[in-house]
Amino acid sequence: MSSMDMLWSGRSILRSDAQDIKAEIGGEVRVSGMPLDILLPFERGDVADLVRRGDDLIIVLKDGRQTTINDFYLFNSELVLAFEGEQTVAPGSSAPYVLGAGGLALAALGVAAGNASDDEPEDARVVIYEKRIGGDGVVNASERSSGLTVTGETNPGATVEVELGGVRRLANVDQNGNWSAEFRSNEVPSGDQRMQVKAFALTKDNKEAQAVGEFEIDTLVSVLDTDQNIGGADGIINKSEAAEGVRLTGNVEPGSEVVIAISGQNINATVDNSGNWWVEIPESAIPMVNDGVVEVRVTGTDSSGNHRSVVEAITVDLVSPPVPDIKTVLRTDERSLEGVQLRDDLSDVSVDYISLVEDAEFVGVDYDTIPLPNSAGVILAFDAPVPDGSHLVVTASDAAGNRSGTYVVLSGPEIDQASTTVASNIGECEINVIDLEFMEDATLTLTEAQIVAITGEENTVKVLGNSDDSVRITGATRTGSVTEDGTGYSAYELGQATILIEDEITSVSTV
Ligand SMILES: [Ca+2]
Ligand SMILES: [Ca+2]
Ligand SMILES: [Ca+2]
Ligand SMILES: [Ca+2]
Repeated sequence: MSSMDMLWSGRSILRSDAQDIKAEIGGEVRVSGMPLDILLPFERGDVADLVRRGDDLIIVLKDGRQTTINDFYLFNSELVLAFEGEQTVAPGSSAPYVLGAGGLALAALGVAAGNASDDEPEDARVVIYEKRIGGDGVVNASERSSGLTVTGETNPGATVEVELGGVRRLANVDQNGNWSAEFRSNEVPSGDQRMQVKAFALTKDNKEAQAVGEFEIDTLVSVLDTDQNIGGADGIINKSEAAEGVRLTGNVEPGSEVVIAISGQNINATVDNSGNWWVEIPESAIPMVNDGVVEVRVTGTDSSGNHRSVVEAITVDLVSPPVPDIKTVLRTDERSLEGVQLRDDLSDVSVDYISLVEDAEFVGVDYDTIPLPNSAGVILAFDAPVPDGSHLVVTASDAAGNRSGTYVVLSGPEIDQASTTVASNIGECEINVIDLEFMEDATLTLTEAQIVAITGEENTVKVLGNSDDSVRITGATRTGSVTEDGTGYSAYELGQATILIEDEITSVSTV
């Protein structure tokens, strides 16, 4: 029986500060948590060799199989191998079968196997706990900013000097040989690089040992940018673009997370393996700004925990221009339409007519603008008369492409006043108002489909008129009253449409 067999008899127990440690042959053991005894699935007699690889201990069995105990050497004062039926070994004990001290598992075992006495001089040894530098072997910007502590273990009574980035420092060594050396922030390089740290030990009987450790410095998010294609060709996010959701994209250091902040709301971006990121900003997160700048802060956090932010200024206009308020419709002696008078001088107005005599054609109208004195508004004088029997659509636009339209219902020779309706094939006019004021005794019939077709996102339309006018909205439900700009309206819901009918119109039928 060899000396190793004598030492390794009975079942093996790994005593560690591990909470949830499982050992199986061919498997791996990771060490963390509270002290716990774990039975190792082999006996002393099965063990051929103990090998250190980095901070891991590899137990090689005689049949060639192995068990790896990860980070064993990081816990070497709290971690022992013990064996059933033998004296319990306290953590930190220097009993011969304590493994892990100074990376000398084999040597310790060898000493034990040779029945060495405690008087015999120890070999010089020094270990660097490289995976504890920066907490996890990676030093990020905030860890660097408070300076670095490098720790390790050596022979009790030894002195240790530690060299890092050209700075050599004497370590504090306690009575058990645990040492630590402090480096100030400005002594630690920044950026993204692998670093070496060296430890030089001199024992009390003048024996030397040295060790080299490696760790990583990563103090920055190396890439963070956003693509500049927000808000379409004009670079302004208008109402319809916001309604579709605004997509922000860019690049970040691979492995990072990206969060964007807009008007107090944080939204997580999706990041792919190459560092492409993208996020949809919902309409609800975009503030109601009328042609103004909104700041979006994009923050990337890399796998080392570093942060980096960029602020993008996006231009937003979610406020439509005022709805054209029609004061008069001007006719020629032959009753053709020759212009309209608006109460306000709006900057960007287009006029179209819908010929109901022909086949509901939608035709643009050229006009000259004649400003009126005393803030009386403006006349849009048509270049060519528009045929009697047409409806008019007057639309105001802003620079971002938001529109507000008034649909002017007009009488004509071919129009049956009792069954007036609106043309719904007029494209994206965004009608806000249907104006019956220029028609006598109109009975306007509206359907949900018509309203949805001619209005913007909100599917809401106001109907203006007089006491001689009637509105038929079959299936609608009255939901209450609203007052806007001093005018009272009755509110109705019709499916997804909302109709606000001016209080002057008293005849409303929902059947
Ligand atoms: Ca770290
Ligand atoms: Ca980084
Ligand atoms: Ca746009
Ligand atoms: Ca606007």
